[in-house]
Amino acid sequence: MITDSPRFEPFSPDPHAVISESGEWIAPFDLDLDDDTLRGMYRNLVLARLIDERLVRLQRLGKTSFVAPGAGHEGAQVGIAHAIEIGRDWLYPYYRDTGLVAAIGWPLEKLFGQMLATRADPARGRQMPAHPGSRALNVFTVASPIASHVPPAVGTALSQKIAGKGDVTVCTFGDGATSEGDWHAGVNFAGAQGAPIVFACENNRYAISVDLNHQTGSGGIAAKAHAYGMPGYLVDGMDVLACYYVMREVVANAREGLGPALVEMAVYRYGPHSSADDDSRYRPAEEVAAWRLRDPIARLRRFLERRSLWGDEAEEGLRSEIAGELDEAVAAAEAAGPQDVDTLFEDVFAELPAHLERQRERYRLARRAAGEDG
Ligand SMILES: Cc1ncc(C[n+]2csc(CCOP(=O)(O)OP(=O)(O)O)c2C)c(N)n1
Repeated sequence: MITDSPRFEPFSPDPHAVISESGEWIAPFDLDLDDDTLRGMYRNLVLARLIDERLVRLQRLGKTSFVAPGAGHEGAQVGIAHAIEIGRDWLYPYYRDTGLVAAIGWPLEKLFGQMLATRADPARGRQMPAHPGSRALNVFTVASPIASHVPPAVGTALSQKIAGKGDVTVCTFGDGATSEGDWHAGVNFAGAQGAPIVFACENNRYAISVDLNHQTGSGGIAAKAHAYGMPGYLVDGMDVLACYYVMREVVANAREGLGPALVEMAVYRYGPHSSADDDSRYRPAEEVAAWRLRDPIARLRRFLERRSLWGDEAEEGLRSEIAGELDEAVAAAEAAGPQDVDTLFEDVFAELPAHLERQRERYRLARRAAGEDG
């Protein structure tokens, strides 16, 4: 059992890694994942990267207004996705987690429908792009105010504790989020109550233009766990298997009643903060280039190749298969058509108040006058 033999020390000064940059297994324990699982993780890494590239293109084409690129975060996101029980545990992601929701199997048509705000969007176009949510998969809809999802995530974990079924919550966020009052209130409460929650920080060293040294005087994010009475782990976020194994251990601990944990995953975002940002104004190109050399996809590929589980042909096949899936999903999301403005009046009131009823009527008349269905 995992908790009987913990594999990772909390508060280690160096990040935990299980495969080296050149793809060798370097952990002091044996790999216990089968070949299909390893290839499945690799697929999810590539899927996340290709979705990211597609979204940037869609934004450039004017089809979506906002993209928060996730390239460079895939190792952390896919590691988390494989460590939870999908549909049983609860996930509170943040806006950069597109790769995470894709990896847990959120249908791509919905994903692009959300990004394009078409009728394929289960949230009916009411959210900003990059704000997914899924009732079926227990994914709390992404909230724009930084760290505002942390206290509700702890509330979910407390309800899981009370229900006593061993379900767990995972809440993700960036390094900047750890400076917010909501973050401290939530993490403190989780520590005080022993809530079954894992706080996973995708530390890309920047909160838009604010670098980590100006973000916190703390020696890293994991160190903050000390104050709240929980273990804090520093993980190499460019090593998907390290992220997976650390998450698996702390999720298992939370499931068994050992309380919360904080996991800091050292990642990097290759692109700008968002489609509205110019990162060249606050960070040197050499720094970006150096992190790109540590790419999580290339690293897992080297690991698979050493085991003869991957090669050029498989790579080509995978990339064209995913490209086809993305073409189809985007086409289906677009074909669903734009959201009907009428939805503005739905789902809030059981009975529409008179002033909104009047507005809806005026809107319908205007549509009829314009020759549209009203
Ligand atoms: C409460 C609040 N303050 C400010 C913002 C504006 N804002 C959006 S993203 C962001 C940076 C967050 O950085 P971090 O938490 O490190 O995540 P990253 O985007 O780097 O992944 C800020 C300040 C916001 N959305 N909410």
